[in-house]
Amino acid sequence: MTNLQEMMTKACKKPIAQCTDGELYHALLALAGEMAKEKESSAGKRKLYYISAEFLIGKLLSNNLINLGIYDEVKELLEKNGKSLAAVEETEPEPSLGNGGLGRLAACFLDSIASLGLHGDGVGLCYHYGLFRQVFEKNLQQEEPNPWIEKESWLHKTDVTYPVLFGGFKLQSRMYDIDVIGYNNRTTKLHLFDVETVDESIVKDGIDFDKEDIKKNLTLFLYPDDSDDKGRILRVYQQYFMVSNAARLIIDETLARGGDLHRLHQYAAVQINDTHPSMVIPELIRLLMERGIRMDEAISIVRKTCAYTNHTILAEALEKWPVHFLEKAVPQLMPIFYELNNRVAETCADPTVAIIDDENRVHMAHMDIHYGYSVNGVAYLHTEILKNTELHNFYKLYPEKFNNKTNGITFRRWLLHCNHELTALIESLIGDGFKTDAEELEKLAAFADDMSVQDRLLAVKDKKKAELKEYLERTQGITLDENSIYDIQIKRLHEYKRQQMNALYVIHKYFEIKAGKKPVRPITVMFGAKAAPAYVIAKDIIHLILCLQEIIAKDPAVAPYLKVVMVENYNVTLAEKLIPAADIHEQISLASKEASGTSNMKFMLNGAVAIGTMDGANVEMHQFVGDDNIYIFGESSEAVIRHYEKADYVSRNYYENDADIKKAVDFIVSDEVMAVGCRENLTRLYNELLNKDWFMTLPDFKEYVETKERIYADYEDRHAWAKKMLINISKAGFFSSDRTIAQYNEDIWHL
Ligand code: 26Q
Repeated sequence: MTNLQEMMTKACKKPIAQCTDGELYHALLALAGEMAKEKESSAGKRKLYYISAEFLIGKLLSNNLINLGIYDEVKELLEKNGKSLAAVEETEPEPSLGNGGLGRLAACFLDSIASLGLHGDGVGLCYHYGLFRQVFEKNLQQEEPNPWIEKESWLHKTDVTYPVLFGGFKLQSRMYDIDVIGYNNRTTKLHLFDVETVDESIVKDGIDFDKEDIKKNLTLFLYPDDSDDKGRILRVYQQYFMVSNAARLIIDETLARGGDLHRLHQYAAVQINDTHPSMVIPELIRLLMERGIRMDEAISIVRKTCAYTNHTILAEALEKWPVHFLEKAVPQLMPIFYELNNRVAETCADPTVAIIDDENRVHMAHMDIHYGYSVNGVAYLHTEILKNTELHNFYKLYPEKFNNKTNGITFRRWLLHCNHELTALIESLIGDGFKTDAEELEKLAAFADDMSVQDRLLAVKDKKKAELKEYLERTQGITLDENSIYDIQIKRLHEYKRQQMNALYVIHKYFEIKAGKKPVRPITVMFGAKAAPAYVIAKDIIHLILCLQEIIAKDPAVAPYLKVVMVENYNVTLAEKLIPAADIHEQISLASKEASGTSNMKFMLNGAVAIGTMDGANVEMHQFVGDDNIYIFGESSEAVIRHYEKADYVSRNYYENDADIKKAVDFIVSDEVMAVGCRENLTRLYNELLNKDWFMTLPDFKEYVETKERIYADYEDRHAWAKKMLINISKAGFFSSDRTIAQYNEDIWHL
């Protein structure tokens, strides 16, 4: 303690009691940085480079203190001086370097790589504003820049810089590092590349900026996951900038370690996180050739170095770049793209596996599969669908390349950091082995019928619900009823995730309550979701939810029983507050569409019970916990895939034949909603549901309603419910990213 006290006082340059929260934050930042230095990175011959356009790392202070093993000590020291670590933490800005699941997964993976002591770093981009900040105005989403870089931050400027050549101009890069501090172990690094010519002043009017001025805009923003065409070429510039720097770093580090580029694959493993870093393949080939290696050999080396992870089966999300984009941005890669394409065409006439299609578009995933040595999906069902449907023709060509790596989450952030109370309860029951071996949570099953344990678990949940209430009240002016059921859906807004189905349920419940059928216990339906700025229907769904929030709050006959809450600017920090407080979580994507989902795992670990479809990792969760501890409904992925094949789904039939559905859908364009909303948006959403409903909300609606009624009723048997919570926690061990990373290493990386 004295040691820590001395270090702190030195870092603060004055007594702790006299420091502001901001000053304490900066002192702790420096302290953690010093301590991280002492934990040298692990060395081994083969090094992993996890390249990703997104690393949604969240705030780092508390997590780093926990992983350094000094959290409790720091907390106590601050308290002794009249300060609160929680207040200090609130001054830390959250880096928003990701859209959602894919970016957060990359962050969890870095934590596990460091904690397992594996030799590997992350490589990405240093976006100055990250993803936009969401604000609500007149029940609509608006976007604002989201600056997060302060003068002193977790970023360390390095001496590493590279010239990056684009068609017609050159930019000089600079590498910034963030230490990734593993649990009780060593650190690795997150390398984020930036360019010094970026000019934040070109951002005008929300998040608008000159898309043509690459020098000034390259690393300003992270692209939202569903973008308009305007500025799409900028994404190509970003991607090439990322991978060109990564490729050089890989080559330089390999040479510095005395490695031989002819055997690069023995020194480096490159994991391509979705297709965003795919150009690392041609870029590595190009750089090897520049260093005197013949093309045949360069291709064969790269093929033994690169592995690809697929995160989606939505065709529209698979990147295909028009040749003319690439010719303009990265002309030096074109001969390689053509050569890679020709080699495939020579051995395989099937146009569905071509790299360049007949519309002159380059299919990034196709290149990854042909020229990488591993292709993995991110949950059992997802990988099966890739093999049997989406990528079937590739699977026939290369069955040995395909493998599954079910996603995972880091328990340090998603239990130890965000839920101290639950962590302490678990520790008091089964010891602290679960902190490094998540499978030990299984030991909790022995307490499933222990009423006193059940009561303690319920008390923890109540405490976290009260904390969330306090937090939302203070930060967003939202008032919650902590005695209500917290039913939470938090994820990017996308039609396939079906927030609109949850909204239709809210409308249905609203009618029931108005008709005198009151729930036994009040229900709070919470949402958190950003919509890509150009994704019109997604924004319309947000609009509807915000309108419902207003209408219901203002209706004295309904408000005591039902509340809708849409939190503003949902991010990692909010997730850390919402997840521990949840009673029920919504995992209701249209079966076959959600590759995995990872919030499902976080909720499970925090003792919430899922209502969900047989999709993504829900399938595995269901297998672990059994029918009694998860509420499954909806059409199967096979049935859904068949509907798409036959094109036989007609939403209007459901609307016309089910009075409940009709009533709920009609409400969207009712006078009541129009009074608080925009006619254009609401009508568009109404028409979409009625005439298209591409993600089949209406067929699952009836069963969804029935299942919701069942889950709410079951909630009332508090001990039986606590048992469900306990079983969920006890079976969550499999979903630790330590397990996922160990499997990547075992099957793919061989570090
Ligand atoms: C592509 C082209 C142009 C602009 C943006 C993009 C883009 C950006 C982000 C496309 C996709 C993303 C993000 C995808 C994503 O987050 N996928 C999620 O990955 C999680 C981790 O594997 C899964 O759990 C989720 O199921 C999956 O939706």
